[in-house]
Amino acid sequence: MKPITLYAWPTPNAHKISIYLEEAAIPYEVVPVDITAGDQFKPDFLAMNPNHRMPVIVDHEGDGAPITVFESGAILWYLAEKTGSFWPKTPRERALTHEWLLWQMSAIGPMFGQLGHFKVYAKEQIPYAIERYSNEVRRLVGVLDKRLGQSEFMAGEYGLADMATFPWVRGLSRFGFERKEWAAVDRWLTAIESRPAVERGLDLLKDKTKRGPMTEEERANLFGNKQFEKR
Ligand SMILES: N[C@@H](CCC(=O)N[C@@H](CS)C(=O)NCC(=O)O)C(=O)O
Repeated sequence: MKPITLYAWPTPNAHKISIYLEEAAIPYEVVPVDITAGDQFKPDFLAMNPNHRMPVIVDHEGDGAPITVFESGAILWYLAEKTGSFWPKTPRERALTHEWLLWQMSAIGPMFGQLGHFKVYAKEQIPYAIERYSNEVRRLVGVLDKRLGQSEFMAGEYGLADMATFPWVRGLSRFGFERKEWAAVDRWLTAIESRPAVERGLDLLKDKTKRGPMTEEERANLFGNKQFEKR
């Protein structure tokens, strides 16, 4: 198989894909997209994803011509369907995987993202927003905990839903939560953290992880006027 090109920056949404590629032993090369510097607004990138978000993949084999996919859930789905790796065999199992994968995409990702924004990045601390998204994250982790109390992994066997959800939920302490509060989630995080492929996936562009306060330019690229220019 020709290597997949993964356009990425070291954040939870990209870790989903690097973890999957490592787990499935699919060859890949990484092209950094520095979203703090505005790489996502360059015409070549916008041609792959008009929503200017990474991750994006290019499957150079495709269907004879290259296939580009954006949205992390769609990427996982595409790769699993193409390779058969972590692609459940029966309609019942696939429905379960899709339910929990799309739950991650529509709930965990956006709500953790908003909480991170208002708690960590916003210049102004707005109690209503922090309370609203903290409550929502707490509620969602409770739903996950209940599910993991009934099932070893989210959709039965370890798979796409776990790989998509783990990169967000492992950061609970960053959002002011103590993971021990949820026994089944804690058990599940420990099991996934110990997988060598997951460790490798989390190494994605590790040297580029930024620490410390954001510059005004980085803020404009991620949250300010650069986001809202007409393109
Ligand atoms: N729903 C998208 C979200 C991707 C996303 O939010 N990516 C962020 C970083 S985590 C990004 O590329 N931001 C660039 C921008 O906001 O312009 C997915 O799951 O792929």
